[in-house]
Amino acid sequence: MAVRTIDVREKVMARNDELAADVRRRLAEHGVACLNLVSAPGSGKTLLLERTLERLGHELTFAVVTGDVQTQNDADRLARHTDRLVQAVVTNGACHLDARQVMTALEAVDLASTDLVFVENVGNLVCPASWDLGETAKVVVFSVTEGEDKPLKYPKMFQKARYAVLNKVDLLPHVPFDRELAVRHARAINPDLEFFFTSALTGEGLDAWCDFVRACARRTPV
Ligand SMILES: Nc1nc2c(ncn2[C@@H]2O[C@H](COP(=O)(O)OP(=O)(O)OP(=O)(O)O)[C@@H](O)[C@H]2O)c(=O)[nH]1
Ligand SMILES: [Mg+2]
Repeated sequence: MAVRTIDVREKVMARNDELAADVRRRLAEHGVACLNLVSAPGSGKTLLLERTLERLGHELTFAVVTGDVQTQNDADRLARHTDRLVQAVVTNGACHLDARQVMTALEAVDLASTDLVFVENVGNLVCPASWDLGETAKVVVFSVTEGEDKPLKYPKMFQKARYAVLNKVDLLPHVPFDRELAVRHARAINPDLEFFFTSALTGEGLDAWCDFVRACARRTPV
C-alpha cells in the first residue's frame, strides 16, 4: 500500500510558507524587522536576549516571542527586562515554532509602536531550519562548548542563517575549541555568514551585537 506521508508534509510546509508570507507582509507594513534566534538547547539565546533588552530597552521597543516544548521559563526571564508583553508559545512536544504560532503571537503586539521582533525558537539545531516564520533573518547561536564541527553536522541551520553568534567566548581558556576552525567550517557551509563573538555572561562582544540590533531596528542593511 502506498505511503502518503510526504504528500501531507508537503501540504503542511506549503501552508506554513503561505502563513510565513503573511507574517512577512504584516511586519513589512509596519517596517518592523524580525530576528529568529535558533540554536541547540542551552547555547545562550535567552541570556543574550536578556542582555540585549537590558542594554537597548531604553532606546528601542522590542516584542519577544519565545518557543519552548514545555514551560514558559524563558518568557518569564525575559519579561523581567521589559514592560512589554513577552509571548510564550508552548509547543507541547513540537521541536520548532511554526508561522501560525508566530502570527497568533503577533496579533497581541502593537507593531506600530515596535522597532524589532525577536523570536527565540525551540532549542534544536535541526527542525527550526526547515520552518520559515516570516522572519527577516535567522541568527544561529552556537557556543564554544559545542565543538567546532557543529556547522558540518547541522549544515541546513548554517545555510539558512544569515548571521551567527559564537557565544560563551569567556569559556575559551577552559575548553579545547578552535574558534578559527569553527568559523572556517561555518563559512564552508555558508560563505556569506556574518559572525559575532560574544559572552552573554561577561558582556564581551555585546557592543558589536547591539550595534547590529540597532541597525536592524532601523532597517539599515548590515
Ligand atoms: N559561561 C557562559 N555561560 C553562558 C553564556 N550564555 C549563557 N550561558 C549559560 O548557559 C546556560 C544556558 O543559557 P540560556 O540562555 O538558558 O540558553 P538557551 O539557548 O536560551 O537555552 P534553551 O532555551 O533551553 O535552548 C545558562 O546557565 C546560562 O547562564 C555565556 O556567554 N558564557
Ligand atoms: Mg532559552
